[in-house]
Amino acid sequence: MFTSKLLTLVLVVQPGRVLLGMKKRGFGAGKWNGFGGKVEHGETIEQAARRELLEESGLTVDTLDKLGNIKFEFIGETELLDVHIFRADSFHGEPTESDEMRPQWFDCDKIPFSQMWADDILWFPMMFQKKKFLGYFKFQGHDLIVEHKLEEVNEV
Ligand code: 8OG
Repeated sequence: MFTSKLLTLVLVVQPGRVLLGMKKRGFGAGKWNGFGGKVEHGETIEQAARRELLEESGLTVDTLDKLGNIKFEFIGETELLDVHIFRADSFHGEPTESDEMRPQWFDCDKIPFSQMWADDILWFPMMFQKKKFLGYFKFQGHDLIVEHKLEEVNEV
């Protein structure tokens, strides 16, 4: 039996660049990523996305666009990660380092994919084009994708 854990991920995008954070500890440590984390009891997925963005980057946003949903399976583990992905095109505040993340802007043609989750290189182009997508990735360990599906959809 599989259980699943709800997670959020927010990409803050400006013309020609995207804000990523170096994850300093915990799951995905050492990788550049958007900002996000677990949905807590009593909050909606979008509320969780805003809370995690603020906690990890110091930023607030007016509008979050729902862009994607990807489910991750790790061989040998019974918990699926159900990650809801949002994009924000404007923000308030200054990117600020937190205990968990060190934020840095990257030009859209210099995304550090070799230091990111292996699936990101497949869906970032859709994210940049504001295309909506659904995905499923099966990992062996944290670096090898052994199976995947990724499709563009009209609604997430
Ligand atoms: O709370 P915690 O930091 O453990 O949450 C994990 C974060 O990592 C959450 O924002 C979702 C995100 N995440 C995964 N898998 C992947 C992935 O394959 N690619 C990207 N870009 N983010 C991921 O859990």
